[in-house]
Amino acid sequence: MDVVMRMPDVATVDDTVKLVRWLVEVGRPVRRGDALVEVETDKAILTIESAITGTLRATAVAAGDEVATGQEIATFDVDEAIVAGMASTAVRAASMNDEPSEPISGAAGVVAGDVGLSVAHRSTLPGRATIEGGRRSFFARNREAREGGTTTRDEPRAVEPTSYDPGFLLDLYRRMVLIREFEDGVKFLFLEGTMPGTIHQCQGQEATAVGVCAALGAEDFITSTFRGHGHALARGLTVEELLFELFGATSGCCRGKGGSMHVGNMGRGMVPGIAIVGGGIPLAAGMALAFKMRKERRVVACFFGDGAVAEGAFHEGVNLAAIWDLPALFVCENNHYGASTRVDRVMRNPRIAERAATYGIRGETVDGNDVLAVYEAARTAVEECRSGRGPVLLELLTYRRTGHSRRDACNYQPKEERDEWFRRDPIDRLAKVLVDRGLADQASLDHIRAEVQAQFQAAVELARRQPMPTLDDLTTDVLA
Ligand SMILES: Cc1ncc(C[n+]2csc(CCOP(=O)(O)OP(=O)(O)O)c2C)c(N)n1
Ligand SMILES: [Mg+2]
Repeated sequence: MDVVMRMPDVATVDDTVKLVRWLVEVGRPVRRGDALVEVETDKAILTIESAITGTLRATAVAAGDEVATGQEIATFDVDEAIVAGMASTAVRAASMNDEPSEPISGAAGVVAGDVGLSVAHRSTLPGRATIEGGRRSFFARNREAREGGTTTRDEPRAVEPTSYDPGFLLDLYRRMVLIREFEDGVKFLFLEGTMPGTIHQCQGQEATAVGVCAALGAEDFITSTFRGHGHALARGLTVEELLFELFGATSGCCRGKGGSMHVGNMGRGMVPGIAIVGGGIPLAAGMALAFKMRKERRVVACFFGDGAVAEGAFHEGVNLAAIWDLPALFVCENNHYGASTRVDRVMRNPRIAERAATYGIRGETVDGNDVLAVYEAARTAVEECRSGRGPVLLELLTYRRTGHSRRDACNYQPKEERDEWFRRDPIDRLAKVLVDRGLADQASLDHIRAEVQAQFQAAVELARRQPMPTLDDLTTDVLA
């Protein structure tokens, strides 16, 4: 018999989604729980599973269509016995619902019960005009009140590359190439199935990690996120200790217990990465408080993404650091996406550095794909933090060239946007500066890349032979 499936409530603000593509062809059998269709919400691209076991007879909406919660999306040919089983599940689902649901009648009613949990989001939200009016006046008031205190800078820093030691510039270049080669190499190791777990990579964002870490001293610390490979290499962890960790070996920087999302080495000034979005921010404030109370002239640079700015942890950590003038450098790597969601869909004011004003600290927006601009901004901010004039919020504008994680094909980044950012690739840009100013020739830059590739390949060979943890290692080096 025919059974209709309707769009489940995937908790969007306006109760509509865009259909991206069907994952099953009409005429094919489907089991309940199979991936059926991909949709784009105002937050993410989601895969919706089939609620029904049967044969997909027809689809009622096509790729690109807007679909409302509860709208019919497909019809299935379902065995009578299976329909009876589904009804009992739906009755249970409906009885958990606080809202009155439609009476269940026949197969279509079964499906209506499945979507009965929908909540009227729209009516509970204030109107758009109200929010916008409030936002403008708030920022205007705030700027007037600060008068020369907290500032944001948008003008580029004029740095003459020839004023640097060429060795320093080549070191920045080598480190960025190392991160790129490491990430590209690791990607293929994962695709081959050589390495366990998942990965969050940072191709395209090399200049943020390298520029900030170059401004830190050996006594300083960084905190990182789930996307920490670049931070680790920029901070000076070795390719080997990092790669061994990704392989899960006991010789890895966290003895194989951290894996890709938690790399770090306290001995080298890097707290192992924290995968909870925004989780490193209160931690950095606490570390900075400890430095201040112990009268140590150390600084902690805290890396986080644009997505973390909307977390409560950001407000609590930055505010605490602000009221106690703590030596914390808050580094927002604004790569314009939190997973598949573009930043301007989740922020009315996407200029993140402007939030500094609300805490009474200095904020600055910097071209995060210009490693020298990042370095200069970080150097100034580190000096301020070290001399008791911190904290500082740096917003580094950058772009992620790959998907959010290994499973993400990254098809939500528009082509023109990708092309634009690819033209601003941080490694190519530094290479051009070096060549144009006569600080290096292309052959020497190619040589650096070849050396880095050889270094990575040698580390991979070693990684394949590293010791894996035994059962006895399960309870060592862990607190709980
Ligand atoms: C508190 C919390 N919420 C949600 C997640 C799931 N999650 C992991 S990464 C991510 C997006 C983070 O985006 P952003 O902070 O911009 O960092 P990026 O991935 O761009 O480096 C989300 C939502 C999480 N790990 N922690
Ligand atoms: Mg982001």
